[in-house]
Parts: sequence; structure tokens; C-alpha cells
Amino acid sequence: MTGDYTPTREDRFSFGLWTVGWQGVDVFGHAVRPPLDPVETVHKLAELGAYGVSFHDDDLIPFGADEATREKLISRFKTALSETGLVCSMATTNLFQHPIFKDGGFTANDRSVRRFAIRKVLRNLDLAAELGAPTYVLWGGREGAESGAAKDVKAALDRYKEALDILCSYVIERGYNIRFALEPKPNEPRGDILLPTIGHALAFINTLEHPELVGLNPEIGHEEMAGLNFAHGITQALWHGKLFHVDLNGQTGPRFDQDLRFGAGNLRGAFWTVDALENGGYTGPRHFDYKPPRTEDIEGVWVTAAACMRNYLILKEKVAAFRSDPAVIEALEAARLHELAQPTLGEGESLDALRAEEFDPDAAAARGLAYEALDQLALEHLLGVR
Ligand code: GLT
Ligand code: MN
Ligand code: MN
Repeated sequence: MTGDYTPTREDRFSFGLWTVGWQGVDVFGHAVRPPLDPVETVHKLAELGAYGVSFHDDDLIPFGADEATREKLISRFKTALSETGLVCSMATTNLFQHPIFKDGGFTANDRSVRRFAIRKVLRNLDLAAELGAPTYVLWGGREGAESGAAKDVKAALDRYKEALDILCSYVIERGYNIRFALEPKPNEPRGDILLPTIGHALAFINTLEHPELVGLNPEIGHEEMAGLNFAHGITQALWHGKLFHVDLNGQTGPRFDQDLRFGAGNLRGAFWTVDALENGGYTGPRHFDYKPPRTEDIEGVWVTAAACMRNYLILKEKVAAFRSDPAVIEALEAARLHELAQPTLGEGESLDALRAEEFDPDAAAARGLAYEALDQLALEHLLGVR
């Protein structure tokens, strides 16, 4: 154990303005904290060791603000970025808060709402390009329904695709160096949300005119709400070359979206998530999307932000120790991981050879795979006894 879990810019940690800035308004209660000035957030995140910040248009510029206010707020934000060296690592659009989006943005039945939603995204894309954000997230939390007949799902998917095709053409036409990342979620705030999981979103991307410009921003909590294995999900996204961004947080099983700090909730899942990111070729920001609980004052908020990064670094160290432990290397061998990496047919081998092969299924079936010994080693690394 090195004991030094101080984040540096090289760790590429980033936070959304809306995370530490969450005032605690929920379905049952009022705000518990005063608004946080984005400029203060930028300074504090830089001080804590983050390298990037992300934002929704409305996090920075209140919905409906006039042009002069907008310009002033953008310029203050830019100054804070240049004073601190923090980068704008991602931008996104708020298509869920204003009542106009109660039936969604891109897939609202009301055509005028869809046109307004696209206008809102285009406007913030210009700002994202100006601030140098390489990734533009699209979380369609309001794209969905509470009841069966209210949404024609095929038509809604046509409109979703149309919106993405328009946005991709726009960034190409403008020469922006921006890629889109869809963020799946199964439910909440809508009863059922379209593109509910990583798998649904991956399939959808294949229908687009510019699939190369669209990838994913999966969130731990969102996949776990659906009972899915996050490490497996992001590994498949990486396998498809589609893990453009990631939302790290904590969740305890299938229930409402908890947005706990990273490391809280499913800790074993967090261990395998860090393993998947660190050893799976992910090079993007380690972005935290969580909500500091309503119990905390602003001091407590900064405790949670620091803890997200610290927990990531602790887990990163544990994962590295696990992967380099000679007992683990031996256990992986015993578990035949090297065999899985081998193609099932030999090079140039015919199916005749495969069919003619002598094989004793009972003998093969009797072999244990020793996975439990391997998993116990992982658990002991996580528990800190190895
Ligand atoms: C909202 C949501 C998050 C998304 C954000 C991006 S907004 O806070 O709960 O999961 O990542 O739009
Ligand atoms: Mn969430
Ligand atoms: Mn998210």
C-alpha cells in the first residue's frame, strides 16, 4: 500500500457542475443547500485534484437568460477555467427539467417541442465547441412513457434517430471535433425510458447515418438499477469501440437512482469497474456523476467529491495488486483464462477435423474450473488482507 491517494491531473478525474452543485431538491423535499457558483466549483475541483468539469447548458446559464447575462456567465466560466487549468471535458443539454420537456425532447409527441429541443442542443453544441469539449452527452431521461398507448415506440425511435442524424450532420458541417455519447437509463424520471440499457443503445447506434460519431456514456447506477453487471456492460462497449465517456457513482441494487459517491453501494462492482477501465483500454475521463446526500452541508459536499477520486485511486491500486499477484496469475491459469483467449478453431482447420475429434464429455464435465479460488483472491485484495 502506498497510502498516497492524492489525485493529479494525469488521473483525468472530472465532475459535472450539477453533481456537487445539487441543492438536494428531490421528490419529497426542498433544497437543503444554497446554489453553488460554477466559478467556485471550478476553483474547488481544481484544488481537489480534478482535471475536468462538465456542464448542462442550464447549469451555467439559467433557462431563458438574456443574451447579456449569457455572455457574462460564459466569460466568467472561461476565466475560471484558464485561471485553474481545468478543462471542459464534456458538455450536455438539459432536456428534462423545464415543464416543456415533460414528454421528452427528441421524442415528444408534440412536434414543436422536438424542434425546440434540437434548437437548444444546437445552441449548446456551439458553446461546447468553443470551450473545447470533445464529448457531448445525451441523456434522454424524459424520452419515454408511463403508459402503453401514449408512446408509439417505433415512431419515437424514428424521431430519436432523426435527431441524432441532424446533430451529427451539424458537427460535421461545422467542423467541430465533437462526438456524441448516449447515456442509457431504464426508468426515472419516466416510468420507462427509451434506450434503457447499454445493449439497447449499442443496437440503436448501428441505425444512424454517422454511427462513428456516436458512442456511449454508461452510468454505474443506471445499469445496476436494471440488475445488470456494469463491468461487463462497459467491456462490451469497449469491445465495440463505443465507450466514449463514463459516469461513475454508487448504487445498492435495483431501486431508485441513488447516485451515491463512487465506491459507496456495490463496492465489488466498483472493483471490477476499475479493472475494466484500467485494463480494458479506456482512455477517456473518469467522470463522476453522483449526488452528495441531502444530509451534507457544503463542507460535506467537498468531502464526497474528494472521496470519489480517492476511492477510485485506492481501487486502482488494489486492482493492480490483484493482477500482478503471482497467486492470481496461477489461479487464472488454473481457471483456463488463457484457453478462452484462443480461437475455437485452429488456423486453417476444417470443420471435418472438428467433427472427427475424439472427446469424452463426461471426463471434461467432471473438471472443476476453480473460479471460487480465483474470486476469493480478488475478495481478499479488496478486503486488504493480501
Ligand atoms: C442528470 C442525470 C444524469 C445524467 C446527466 C446528464 S443529468 O443528473 O441523472 O445521469 O448523466 O444529462
Ligand atoms: Mn444516476
Ligand atoms: Mn449520469
